[in-house]
Amino acid sequence: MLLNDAKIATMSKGKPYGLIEKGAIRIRDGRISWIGEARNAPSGPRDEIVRELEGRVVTPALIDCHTHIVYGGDRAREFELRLEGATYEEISRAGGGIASTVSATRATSEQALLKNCLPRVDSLIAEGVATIEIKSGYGMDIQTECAMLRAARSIESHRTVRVRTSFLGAHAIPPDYSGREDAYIEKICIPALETAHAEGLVDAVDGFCERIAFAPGQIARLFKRAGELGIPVKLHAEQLSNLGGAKLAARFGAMSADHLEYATDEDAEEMARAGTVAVLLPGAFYTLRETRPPPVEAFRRHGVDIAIATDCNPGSSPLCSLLLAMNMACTLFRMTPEEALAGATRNAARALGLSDSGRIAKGLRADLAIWDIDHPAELAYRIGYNPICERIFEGRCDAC
Ligand code: DI6
Ligand code: FE
Repeated sequence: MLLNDAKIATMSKGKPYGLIEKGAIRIRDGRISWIGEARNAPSGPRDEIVRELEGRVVTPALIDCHTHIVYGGDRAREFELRLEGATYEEISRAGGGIASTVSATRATSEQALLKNCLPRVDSLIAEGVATIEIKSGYGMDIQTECAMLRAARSIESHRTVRVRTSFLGAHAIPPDYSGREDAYIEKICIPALETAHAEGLVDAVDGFCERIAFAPGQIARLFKRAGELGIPVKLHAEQLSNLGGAKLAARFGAMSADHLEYATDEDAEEMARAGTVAVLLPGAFYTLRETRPPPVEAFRRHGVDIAIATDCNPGSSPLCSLLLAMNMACTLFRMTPEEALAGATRNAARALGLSDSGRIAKGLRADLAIWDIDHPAELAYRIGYNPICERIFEGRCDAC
């Protein structure tokens, strides 16, 4: 198939958006076999399907690189409590927050976990998302952690989307282990990781390094085991306070450190050295009415790649729109529309260790989004508007 007469945001580095004003893309066997100026396109086979895009914008399909989209129940009541003045930390300490989703998730069957998340997944797919990272972390026992990961993986049998799973057993302290965090890591979290890994369910290991969750030493213990198993790591770090999570992530060569509102210039420096991507989550910042934005300028200065994701979860970020996350990244964090798009494509791929996606280049997967807009900056500009024309997943259009 040849996509002809397109404005292509290749997202390759060098010029803004890696833009080709009047370009063409040839797709063969699910991959990009040629990309360049339309006038230079070599002629293809006689029976080749040629699609005239009439100047529409083509970008890499979007990648949501940080979600907790699989869970039981909801937290609308907690939303009300927060509006009445309770803070996220207070609710968490009173046994609400993540712990309440754990109870609800344990009480939900694997089939129902899948069924409940599909409308949220559909909302992302409708915006041109082709890859979604999904974390466990609402089970916190071996059985439910594995059920969450299996439900996440099974999305691929029900929707044309690629799923990457992260084991987040170190997400919160279950009530029966309160005050015994080390024991939880040794007796539940690491055995759960080993079981999930033996079942082939884990692409990465994640943790929540925070006062209301786990200390750096406990996360280090988990990361060490992940390293022995050959699994890459990432970390929720410096979301509500600075505990040294970003430096710890860098020390373990993490693919990403996520949230980072309280990260410092020094953290950015360490992350740059390690090649750790900064994943920013403006949906959580907005929902929790945070006032301290992450140090975007330090990330730029030190050359840390920045990704943007929804953090879709029932508590701190009930957000099912990556386009809105991009808009928020610009308005709340002062990122540019180009940085926001790179954050949902090229850098999101890096945060997941995917070298075959997130850009439009020869040999990469043909996961593309075609948009009814004149310029790629429009993607982050409008609020509550979805200009998708079509999504192409591994060379196949959703509509044809
Ligand atoms: N940070 C977050 O923003 C989510 N998890 C985490 O470690 C919140 C999850 C939740 O509130 O249910
Ligand atoms: Fe998160």
